[in-house]
Amino acid sequence: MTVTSPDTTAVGGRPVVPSRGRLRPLGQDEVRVTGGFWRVRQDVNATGTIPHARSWMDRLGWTGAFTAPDAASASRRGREFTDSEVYKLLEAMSWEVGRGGAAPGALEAQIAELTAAIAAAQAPDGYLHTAFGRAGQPDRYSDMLWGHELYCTGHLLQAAVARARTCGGAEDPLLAVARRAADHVCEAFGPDGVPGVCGHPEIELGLVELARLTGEQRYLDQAALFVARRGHRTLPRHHFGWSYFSDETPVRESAVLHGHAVRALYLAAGAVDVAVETGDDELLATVAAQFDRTWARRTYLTGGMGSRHADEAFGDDFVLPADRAYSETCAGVAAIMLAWRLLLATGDGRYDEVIERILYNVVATAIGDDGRSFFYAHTLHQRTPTAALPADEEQLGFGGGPRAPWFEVSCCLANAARLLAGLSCYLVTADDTGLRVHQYVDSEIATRLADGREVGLQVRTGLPDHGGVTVRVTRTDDQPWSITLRVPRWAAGAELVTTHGRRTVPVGDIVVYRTFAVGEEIRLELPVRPRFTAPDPRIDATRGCVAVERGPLVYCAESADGADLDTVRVDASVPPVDTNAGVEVRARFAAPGPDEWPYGPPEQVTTPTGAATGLTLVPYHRWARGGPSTMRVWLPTA
Ligand code: FUB
Ligand code: ZN
Repeated sequence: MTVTSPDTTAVGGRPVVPSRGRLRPLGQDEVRVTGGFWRVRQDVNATGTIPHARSWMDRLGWTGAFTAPDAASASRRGREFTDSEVYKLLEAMSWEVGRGGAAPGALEAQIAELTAAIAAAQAPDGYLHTAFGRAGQPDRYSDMLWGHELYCTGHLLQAAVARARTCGGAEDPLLAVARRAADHVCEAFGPDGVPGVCGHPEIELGLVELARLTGEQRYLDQAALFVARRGHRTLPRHHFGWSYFSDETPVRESAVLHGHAVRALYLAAGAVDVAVETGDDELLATVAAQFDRTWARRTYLTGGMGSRHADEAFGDDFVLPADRAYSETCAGVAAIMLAWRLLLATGDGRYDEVIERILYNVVATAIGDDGRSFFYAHTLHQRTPTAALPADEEQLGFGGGPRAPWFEVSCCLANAARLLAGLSCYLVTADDTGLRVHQYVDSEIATRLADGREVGLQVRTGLPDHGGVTVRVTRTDDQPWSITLRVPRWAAGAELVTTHGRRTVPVGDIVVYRTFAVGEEIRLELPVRPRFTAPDPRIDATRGCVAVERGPLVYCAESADGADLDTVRVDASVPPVDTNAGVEVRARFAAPGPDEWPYGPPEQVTTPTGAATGLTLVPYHRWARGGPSTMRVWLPTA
């Protein structure tokens, strides 16, 4: 196994730079989001979420744990993984600098300040964690199950890679910290070290990307070792079972993702990285098959993953109850990370749709309009409106109802922040003959093709509300090249309009290959109409229900006055229609069952009463923005 091309000189941010694969990812220096749905969210991320997260982390002592490590050791506050939140925030700030967003100078100052604090907290041998190893603290690596030490290091390495790829080519001190930490991990857990793994995967991702950045072979070897060690039950027994920790079955022998969703997804993403860099196509195919099965059997309509609250875990196949959807934001971010790696490796456009679904229905749902309130879990059915939350109070649980300003476990905020700041990296790739546009976002693209020719595109779209997509050539030469667009499965009947005319195009990839002229436009007209969606009958929890989707968006019924949506019955023989307020379906409301016992003769408990009425649905990502409400995505038809 070899890392062939150290990337130390690379500027222009990319979170993932595989040395091989079907597609080359374009980075922040090549793709800029210029407007529309996602630009609004990027700007709110910059002006709202990032400063909000910084101020909470200061206030709760999470950043302070680095600033005064010895003084803080005895009185350190927060869970054992709070270091990782500071690293994720640093990663978000780094992508934000790369994006050229709000106040890069102020961000640079914060990055420098946090980096200095982190560097000062690092032990001479490279070990770095604020909860272990100092006077009054447990010994290093004394709690591999819950300690999160390697998990935190993984996030440190990802932050350092982001910084190195966005700081203009200078040798950044955070990279030096990361290298020392990675060297220490290789010493401590290498072939002659402790043969263990961390209870929470993540180090694997960080090590491979650091190997890609630096060309350091042993980081890749160590990541491969961690992946190979997984599933051999080296972690202690726990009542959650080894599955929760991704330590029950070796990666190569698992058929589907299982256990704690975020752990499983990070590990799978790290395994893809290892597979790509080591030429292990069997491992790559195994993880791809795991993901495909997980998508087919263990994923909510929104793209959310995890249906078990108790252990934040995947349920068994088809166990996807709407009102118990856990669907953590972090699982959404992690699934995008995995799908992106699989897309780059395989070129399979199905992963575009995975990313699109999760972006619009998990990530966009997670964050309040001001960027300062958040969902941690994403239920698909809120039966009772929860009380409004104080804007200044940390939540101890996982919420439900209104978005919360902060959580004791605030993993999701900074995760969403780093994804949004670096979003332009997930939109466009280059293949052997040209460019592929994977997500339609208002953007400007300027890059070189595989043969070095300079090309440019401008993308304009009305998505997600309207389905027009215009791709304009802004730079080209007199040689042919290809522009590959995607017709999503929700856009059957799409039309392609070029200088050669208009034609209906099938779902899937559309390749336009020719000599383009500057100013030439390719227009894709994607039908965005409301449609009913039915669940696989094996999903017992939603059998007999329909949901409404429109373009890439899942819709929901919402009642701000707490009206009982639990007895709604939708007439699925009447197609949903667009209205000014959203999408309308025909519905009636059934009488509730008898008070003393919730079961009775079928004619009594299932017969709808009352006149049919119009029920307005709104995009799921908008729910609870006006305050507490009831909500449901799946609507019974009987
Ligand atoms: O354990 C660290 C993070 O906290 C996990 O990834 C999340 O699921 C939450 O439990
Ligand atoms: Zn989370």
